[in-house]
Amino acid sequence: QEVSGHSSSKPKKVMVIGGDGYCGWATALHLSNKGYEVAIVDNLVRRLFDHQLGLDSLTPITSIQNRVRRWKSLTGKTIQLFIGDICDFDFLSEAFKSFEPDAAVHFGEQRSAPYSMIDRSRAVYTQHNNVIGTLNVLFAIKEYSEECHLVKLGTMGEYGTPNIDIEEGFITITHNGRTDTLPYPKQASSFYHLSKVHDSHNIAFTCKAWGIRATDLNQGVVYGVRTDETAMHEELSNRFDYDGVFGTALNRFCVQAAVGHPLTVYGKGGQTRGYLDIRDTVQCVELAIANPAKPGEFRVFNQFTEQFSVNDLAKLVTAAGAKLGLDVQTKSVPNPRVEAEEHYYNAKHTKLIELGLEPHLLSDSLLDSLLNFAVQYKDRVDTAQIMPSVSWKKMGAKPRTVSV
Ligand code: NAD
Ligand code: USQ
Repeated sequence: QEVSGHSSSKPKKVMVIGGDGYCGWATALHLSNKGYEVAIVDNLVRRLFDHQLGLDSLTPITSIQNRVRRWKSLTGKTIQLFIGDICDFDFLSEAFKSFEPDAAVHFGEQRSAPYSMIDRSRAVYTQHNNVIGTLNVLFAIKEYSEECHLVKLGTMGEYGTPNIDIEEGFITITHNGRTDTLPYPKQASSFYHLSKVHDSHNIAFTCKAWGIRATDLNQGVVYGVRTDETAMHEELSNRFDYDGVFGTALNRFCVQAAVGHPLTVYGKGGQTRGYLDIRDTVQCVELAIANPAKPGEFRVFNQFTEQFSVNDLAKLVTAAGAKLGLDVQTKSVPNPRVEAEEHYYNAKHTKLIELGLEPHLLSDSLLDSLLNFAVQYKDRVDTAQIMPSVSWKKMGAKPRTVSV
């Protein structure tokens, strides 16, 4: 594959930070399959959150060591493992010096908005983990791998829901007769989403100040579970979150439909977001790596393929469920979040398409297979985890413990 970017040679070694997680595991396998040399960096903290909150993935997932061993036995390909915390700069430095990545894909953050809104300590943890982790990655690139291209997972939620079209990272504004192209205004609506805004600013600054090359992928909500590689063996299975803290909208609705739980539309259900299939997450990251940013360039791509409101998703899942003989009901749940429930939403997403993204749009057949997947594992569902338990307004400084 030809690189149309600006680097002198094709990137070969990719460090996948957060490679034990939902997006990271699928991406690590995909890149390994495509011939990249891959190293996973992860401190497995996500598995710890599950234990602490009493949650579990719908799909059983084996240890990262077993996952990587299974991949090697099936394909002959090695994925290196660096188990540690990227907030620990000594650890991260050793990983960079030993692996010498051409690209670092950074998925390694606390990524749940509700988790960040549980209490003060989780809010502080989220911003510390995410902002300091990313700062450390920037310092590691500057110190040890100046040419390394940072591919950072941001989020569409950085932009919020403005009453004008959302551009890809930047907007040209004429003010008092003068014109400039400026970062698109950010209006995030959780301490988690805000951590991504802070990351974007730090990354943009270091591109300017140090000449770092970076791509900020403002990803929408991901759905789906199988990718070509994770479907190869049950020990390669990806995680699938359906609980009220880590589960995301469409994945949650499929599991709810499978177990006969009413679909949990929060408030009026007009909340509209960009969505994409996990098979497109891995494709987008591969495209960003194969077409690197120039030294000093801070690129922003909006990474989603279609927009849906929560009500749209509920209707689609209800119709798909009916075809499988499931009687799917919807229940409006008082919205635990503070967000607009009826709003304008029109976000640009052309840059990844221009690089060659061929989207897997949400089709009846994909919904059928996701629903069938959820039905297959429905005995593992803990229905007590389905309703939302975190309130944006009620959070406070007092530590919230999990009651049994
Ligand atoms: P995930 O929780 O499944 O995976 C994140 C991984 O990062 C976990 O394995 C965790 O152990 C690791 N991690 C966290 N902090 C770390 C640290 N300090 N050091 C080392 N490892 C650490 O999350 P995901 O759904 O795969 O999301 C990955 C990235 O994509 C996140 O940055 C998230 O914000 C972004 N994103 C996700 C979605 C989505 O719908 N899942 C949508 C948009 C953006
Ligand atoms: N929602 C419901 N019912 C549910 C779950 C969610 O109505 O049962 C609503 C939420 O209120 C929200 C929308 O659906 O308006 C999306 O919520 P979500 O939980 O699916 O997604 P979100 O909290 O935004 O976070 C997820 C990922 C996060 C990523 C983000 C992309 O967890 O890591 O950054 O999607 S985006 O939404 O584009 O910012």
